Amino acid sequence: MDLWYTEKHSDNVGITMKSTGTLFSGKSEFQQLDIIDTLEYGRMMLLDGLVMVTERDEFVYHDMIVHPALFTHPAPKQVLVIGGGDGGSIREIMKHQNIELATLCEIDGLVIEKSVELLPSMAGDIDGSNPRVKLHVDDGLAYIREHQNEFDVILVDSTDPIGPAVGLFEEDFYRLVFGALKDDGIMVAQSESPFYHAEIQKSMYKNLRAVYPIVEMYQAFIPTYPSGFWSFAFASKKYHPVRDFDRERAANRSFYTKYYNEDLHLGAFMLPTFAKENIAE
Ligand code: AG3
Repeated sequence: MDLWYTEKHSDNVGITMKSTGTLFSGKSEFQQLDIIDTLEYGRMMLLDGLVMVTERDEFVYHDMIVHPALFTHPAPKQVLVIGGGDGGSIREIMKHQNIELATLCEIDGLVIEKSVELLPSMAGDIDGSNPRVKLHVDDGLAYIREHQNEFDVILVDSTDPIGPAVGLFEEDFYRLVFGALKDDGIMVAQSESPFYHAEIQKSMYKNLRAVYPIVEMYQAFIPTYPSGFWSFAFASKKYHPVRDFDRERAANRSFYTKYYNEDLHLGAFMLPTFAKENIAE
């Protein structure tokens, strides 16, 4: 018997992968969670039927949500991740020895629990054993309201703006994040596909610009996400990701990164015309 999983990217297009079976399937208070095995991409986590991570290509997303901000900020020490219950972002943050504490605030405890159990290559730092990692199972909005002026970098590692993540694309939320950052803080949020999600990007970047003096989009190639062409929003109080980038510091990093490097840091901020148009002021 052949088993295939399809995530639809539009009414008429999708990505389909051959699967060897389901490792977990269940419903939490917030969403449907499935972890399945695929032949081409290894284990894959789905939330409400949408691909969140696969073992084979998660390095792209996690390198790119973490390293551009941590190599732009000159001395980041306190980092908060909102969402990111698979642990991939925390794993990359931990490679930076200057980080004193990374806090994970994930709304859905089941995502953390099942990632620790079934996605060990991502979740190794969120099993409670790492003293530089603090875990909170809580709504990101509620958490940052109580933690103002505390973080150097905040990463919004969310799903698409449907279900529990809707509020994470709104101006009120970006204002709260602004307040939770120190005076020279940086926020990065995954910002969907320039190819398929022009409307989402339009409102998201408008909302960000209402709050932050510096807002830039950068791109990454993520094969299992809609169109494979994905993006991140870089919103900052003081540091510009290209003009204030210390190339030497990034080049001399003490750890391996399979996607990120000092050339790509700059290249990722160069956008095709249609993507620029999505976020034009
Ligand atoms: N964040 C998911 C990005 C959205 C993917 N969208 C989709 N497949 N339609 C991933 C979290 C990884 N830590």
